[in-house]
Amino acid sequence: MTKHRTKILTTAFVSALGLATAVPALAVQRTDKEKTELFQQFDTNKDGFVDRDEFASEMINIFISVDKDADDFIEAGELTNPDPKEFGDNDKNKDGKLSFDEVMSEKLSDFKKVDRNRDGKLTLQEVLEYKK
Ligand SMILES: [Ca+2]
Ligand SMILES: [Ca+2]
Ligand SMILES: [Ca+2]
Ligand SMILES: [Ca+2]
Repeated sequence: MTKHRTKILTTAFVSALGLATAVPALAVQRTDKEKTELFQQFDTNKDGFVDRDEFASEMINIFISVDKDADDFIEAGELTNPDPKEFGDNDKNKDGKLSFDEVMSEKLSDFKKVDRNRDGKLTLQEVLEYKK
């Protein structure tokens, strides 16, 4: 799989989970088949669960791929279609850019919403059943 293709799948999985709030450009509807492929990609040790470590390491990859100028912040200009309101909501310290902590705190709260049985791991079923 090419690096570019991996990036597309990764970003698509985020939106599939309803995790696109900090990165509105990623908000694209996906089919169940695509969600399944993305789930398998996130599940790097192939145990049938996406745990927090796997989730966090993929989020780091996404953050790095979006942060084009590699200054460790995501600016609105690095997003394809930034939503000023959502961007502002996620920019907790109002410095006009999103730090990894700002993005990750949002994503972890979404992780908890998808993790319906609260065991700290996402199953494919939880992902497919999740409705924002
Ligand atoms: Ca796993
Ligand atoms: Ca940046
Ligand atoms: Ca900020
Ligand atoms: Ca779970």
